[in-house]
Amino acid sequence: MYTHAIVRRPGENFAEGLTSFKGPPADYKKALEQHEAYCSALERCGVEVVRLEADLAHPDSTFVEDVAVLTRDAAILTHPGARSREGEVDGIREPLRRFFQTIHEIEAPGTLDGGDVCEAGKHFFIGVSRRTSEEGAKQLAAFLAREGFTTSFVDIRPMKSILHLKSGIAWAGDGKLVVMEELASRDEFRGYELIRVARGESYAANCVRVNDYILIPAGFPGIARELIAQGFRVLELEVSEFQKLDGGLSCLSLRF
Ligand code: CIR
Repeated sequence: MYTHAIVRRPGENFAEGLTSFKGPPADYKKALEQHEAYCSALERCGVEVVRLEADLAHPDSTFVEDVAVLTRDAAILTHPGARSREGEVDGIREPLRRFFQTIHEIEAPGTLDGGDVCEAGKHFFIGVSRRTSEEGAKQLAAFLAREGFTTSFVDIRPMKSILHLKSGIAWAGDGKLVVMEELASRDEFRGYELIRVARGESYAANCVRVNDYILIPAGFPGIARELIAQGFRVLELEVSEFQKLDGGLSCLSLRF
């Protein structure tokens, strides 16, 4: 069970973050409303939400998941793969010290974004991506081994459709993985029960299980129906403004 979630309020300049999105820019007011609704949903899941102030020096800093990987007993500070995001790590160190005695840190030349790290019980999948290097993935694997976890790497570098591993998979608990079609036949996920997300709904593969609920983006009726049919309690949330910055539900919080 998670007891806490750390979030960071989007700053006024959040629409200046990195993105591959070609459409109209994100709307700040709408983003704040969506962020607030996200925090309320987390509270409904039974966690205490720790709200950090906006960090205007780093427009992407609301995607707080990318700067740390958390286990029950330890926090691992990452080394984000995008230059403009490197400094975000300094802003999460102190808040994490309040909760974790053991803090490890990924060191250069390794790079790692938390969005590439999918916890699945006692195992972690680590995506090697345009943001996470093999060196960064190896450093994380070594820290996680010390904390008692196994790891495996999933190379997503050839894929153009996703930024991070968790843009395409999510751990739903009890041996179940939510997986986008493009990743569903990968050997790495054999032995898990896969909940497949249809091609037109791929964005919804970035969902997040929080205690008794699973949070999914609004507007993806196929996967919503499937999860409900499987007995999950589903909360649908509007995250359109974060999608415009290549972000999604999981990236907006660090849960522990
Ligand atoms: C970035 O490109 O780094 C941000 N605009 C989006 C990060 C999304 N994070 C995530 O999927 N874990």
